[in-house]
Amino acid sequence: MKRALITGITGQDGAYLAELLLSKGYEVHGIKRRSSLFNTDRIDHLYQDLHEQHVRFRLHYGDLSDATNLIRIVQEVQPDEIYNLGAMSHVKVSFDMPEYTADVDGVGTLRLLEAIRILGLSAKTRIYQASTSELYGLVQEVPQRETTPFYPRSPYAVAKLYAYWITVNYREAYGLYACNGILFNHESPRRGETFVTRKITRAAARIALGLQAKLYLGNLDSKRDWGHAKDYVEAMWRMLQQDQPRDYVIATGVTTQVREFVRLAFAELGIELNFSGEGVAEVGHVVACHNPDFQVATGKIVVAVDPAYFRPTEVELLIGDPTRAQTELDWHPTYDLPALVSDMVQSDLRLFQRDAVLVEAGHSVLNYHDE
Ligand code: NDP
Ligand code: GDR
Repeated sequence: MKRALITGITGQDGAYLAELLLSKGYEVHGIKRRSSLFNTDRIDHLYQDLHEQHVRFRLHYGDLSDATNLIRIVQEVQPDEIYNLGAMSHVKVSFDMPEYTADVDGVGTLRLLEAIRILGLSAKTRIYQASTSELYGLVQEVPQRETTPFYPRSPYAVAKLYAYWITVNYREAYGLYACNGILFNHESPRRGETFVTRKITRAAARIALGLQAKLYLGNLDSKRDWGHAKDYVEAMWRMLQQDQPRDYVIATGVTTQVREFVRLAFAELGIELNFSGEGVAEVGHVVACHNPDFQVATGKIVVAVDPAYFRPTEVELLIGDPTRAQTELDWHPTYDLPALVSDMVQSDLRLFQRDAVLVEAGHSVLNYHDE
């Protein structure tokens, strides 16, 4: 039985990857951070009673900022494969916490590589590093592929640049089986609530149900190559099953503006939107509501721009070329953008239908923090 260790197991990708590896018969170990509240929502369904025999899913307390803790966990687990998914992963927040982001996203990767080396596991343990399309930043070439020069545009991307190169260096210097997956944006119903797609799908559902009046967003012009996280964790696993380690771009090859994602999300609920105005004065208003279940007035402004969500430096255009992954890993995405949007919107609609029932019965529901 193969043994895997996943950092960031409580995140979107960690949860899908843990499911995938368990379905393949792996013993799965994950690192979770201590928190004052439960932080394992995304993986609670995988929990196995530790008192039972043959438990294949275990969590360890740890943090990428803590080298001794990482060494102890790697020593205990003796993993065949490590997936380093843990990170302060929010680009905008990285401008507020640049030093922490460098420590966890950059040096954290080094700590894990060093743990493998110090413990003499270089020949046994394969490692996947969660690299990112944010490395491409300011457009140098379109579409972006493995050979496209990097030009990071945020503290997050600069930290991930260090992690990318230290992974390459350990592969070359110590013969480690180490791969960078340069993944373009991937989303799902489990996506963190403050990333733009999930913020949109949650708001669309809540506006349709009368639970929220308006959605405030930042830059509506930027373009992203959005895929489904379920497809992308399959690529991570495939990267670690090859004869030779290599770095791969994982993307759909299709790019879409944020504005268009908004339109598609509302359309999934039968609400037709139009955008007018420019810059911070741009708004999205309802042209028609075709769904008799929802009462959203024609002409109502449901989307507005708030410059608070703009970034000091923006990544305007990402579109990936996944040819290498297609040919060498036989990896092909199964979700296109409409299928992704539908999955996310329908899931959020089910989620907030419960809130709508409570409101109708006179109860109050959570007000969400500014996202
Ligand atoms: P999430 O933000 O959903 O999950 C991040 C995970 O990292 C969480 O489990 C989080 O724990 C954990 N984490 C945060 N800080 C630390 C720390 N100091 N020590 C240990 N763990 C920590 O991210 P995704 O699942 O979306 O992404 C997974 C990885 O892939 C990240 O490294 C991200 O940067 C990268 N990536 C993501 C892409 C995407 O589009 N999703 C694209 C390309 C790369 P907690 O739950 O406690 O916060
Ligand atoms: P990104 O994802 O920065 O690409 O990083 P995010 O969803 O945060 O932003 C995508 C684009 O949407 C614009 N935008 C907004 N973004 C957020 N979060 N909130 C808003 O209100 C909003 N309005 C417009 C952004 O400016 C940006 O252009 C994600 C993360 O998962 C990283 O960890 C990962 O490495 C990259 O994807 C690939």
